[in-house]
Amino acid sequence: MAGQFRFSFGPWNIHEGADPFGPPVRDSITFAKKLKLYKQLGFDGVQFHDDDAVPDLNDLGPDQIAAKAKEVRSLLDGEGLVAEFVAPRLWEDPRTIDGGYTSNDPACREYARRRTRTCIDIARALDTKLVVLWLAREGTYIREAKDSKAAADRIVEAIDDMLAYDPDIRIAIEPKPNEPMDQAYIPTTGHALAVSHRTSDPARVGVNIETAHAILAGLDPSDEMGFALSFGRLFTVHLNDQNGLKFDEDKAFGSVDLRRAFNQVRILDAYDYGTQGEFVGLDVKALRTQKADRATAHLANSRTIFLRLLDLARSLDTKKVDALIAQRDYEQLDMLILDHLLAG
Ligand code: XUL
Ligand code: MN
Repeated sequence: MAGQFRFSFGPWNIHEGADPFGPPVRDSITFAKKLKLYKQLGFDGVQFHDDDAVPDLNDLGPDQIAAKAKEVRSLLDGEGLVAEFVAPRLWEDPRTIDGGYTSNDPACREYARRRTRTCIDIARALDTKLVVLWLAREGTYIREAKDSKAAADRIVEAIDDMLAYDPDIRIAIEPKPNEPMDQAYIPTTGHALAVSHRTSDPARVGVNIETAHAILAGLDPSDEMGFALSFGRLFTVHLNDQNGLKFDEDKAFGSVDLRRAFNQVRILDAYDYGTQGEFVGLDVKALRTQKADRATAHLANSRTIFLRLLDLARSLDTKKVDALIAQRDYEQLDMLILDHLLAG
């Protein structure tokens, strides 16, 4: 058995390099120009936030939103690209300051659910059935600010609302333990799948596992992937890397820990990831120091590292691995893996 791999990234992965302490360091590139880079870089899929596809959508009526989404769809067609997913951006509007689905204010909760339905309309117009939910502000800065039991109930209700609104869409929750919140309500794959099992249609609610987010939760990303695969709920991934417990770095895949990256590739390949149409999504940022004319290298490099690690995963001597497992000689298994990575 083997995976089949097509790659995707979002337009936000080609960016101006601003951070909380400094302004942009590279010029903006238009969406149409970014689209032209996808195929050149070896990518077939485009990940969207709702307003990456339809900017300023809160100021537009349904017909204008539909028309803009149609325009984007034909841009994609023109480049031979497909939309992988659309994610509602629920963290910039004043009505989401204290969260969307878990806000204490019913009017804000209603805004979040309405915006999510618009996101689903955009997904349909872009011909994808996948919606990613990164629950950015669904959490607290101080525990007493919200009721954590009510928050879990409200997240389930919001997802049920989505499932009822469109019987075909599938939802991939992207867990992240912190940032921007001090504590998020859905920090891990386990939390996301527990939520899934409380919804009206668990088969349509899975996860998007991001390497960096799993690391920030103190977990191993390949084990998180294995867990989701066991439930048949790994709908997509956000591969990148993360150097320890600090802000979400979104570094190039494999750039911090090659062995950790190898194990992610290995589990995806072992369980036929991609054969149901899943993409290998990247969520990687160029370093702020990168000059504009080389500010897509992180994308091409991440894809190259994935493919090189795939070769290594496939050339690993599984007979030797099995024999060492049978002998419970994990020291030698450790050495076998290190030797293999060094030889590659
Ligand atoms: C945030 C993050 C987002 C989501 C999409 O940490 O990873 O870019 O992937 O909303
Ligand atoms: Mn992500």
